[in-house]
Amino acid sequence: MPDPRSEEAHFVYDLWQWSWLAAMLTGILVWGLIFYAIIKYRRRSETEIPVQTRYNLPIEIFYTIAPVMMVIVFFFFTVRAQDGILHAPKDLDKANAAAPYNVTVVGQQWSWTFNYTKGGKTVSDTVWESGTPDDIPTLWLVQDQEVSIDLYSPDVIHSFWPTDFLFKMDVVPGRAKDNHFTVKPNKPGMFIGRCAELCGLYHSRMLFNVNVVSEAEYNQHLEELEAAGNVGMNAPGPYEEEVKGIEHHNGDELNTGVQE
Ligand SMILES: [Cu+2]
Repeated sequence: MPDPRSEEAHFVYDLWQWSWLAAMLTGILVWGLIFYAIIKYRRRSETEIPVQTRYNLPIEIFYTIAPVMMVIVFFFFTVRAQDGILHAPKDLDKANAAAPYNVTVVGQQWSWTFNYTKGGKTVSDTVWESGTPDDIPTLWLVQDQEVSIDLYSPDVIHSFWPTDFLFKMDVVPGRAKDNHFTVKPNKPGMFIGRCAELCGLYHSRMLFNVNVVSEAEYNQHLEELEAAGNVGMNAPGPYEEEVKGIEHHNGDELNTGVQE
């Protein structure tokens, strides 16, 4: 299990550990009963076979209800963890307004573009950085600050997975308004991320790094992007239509090229 590096990661971490514990205890009980029955009720003589029990209604009801109860308990804790992770407002604009930082992540075949839209105090406009399969991009985030991450794809389904947040979310074409989440990184340093959805030929090279830094370092990085001329929202295809909820027609051409 990677080191959990966000405030929300413990939901998954706890769910994972307690689920394993519950599964192990269930396993020990079931294996125990199996071996007990094998030994206690084994055939003891050549002439007599042990009592054959079948159609025992109480037992059958029990072993139907018990697994259903277990599934209900797992379901309850899974939903609780999910609600904890997806705590941001469902509405995209409200979620972005609620968090001090906002990054629009573009997953395109086969790399990532990061648009820093509420980019700290020293950069006035959106700035961006982009990668290629050969040149892995880095997503910069501020430690102990909530960031609203919006996911947009101009081509096929990708999946945004910063591994140490113990969380991933699909990047689905046409769903830029729906697929977003808020996360608070709580440990400084670099870790890796990847695309977790088979998205074509170079899917395996669709990697990125996450660099969690102080506010000052973050601002400095954004100023460097601004100085390099990476200004504006770099999101090819029908991005505007999607976030504004304008219906897209089948005949429309998709521009899937990455803007330079
Ligand atoms: Cu991908």
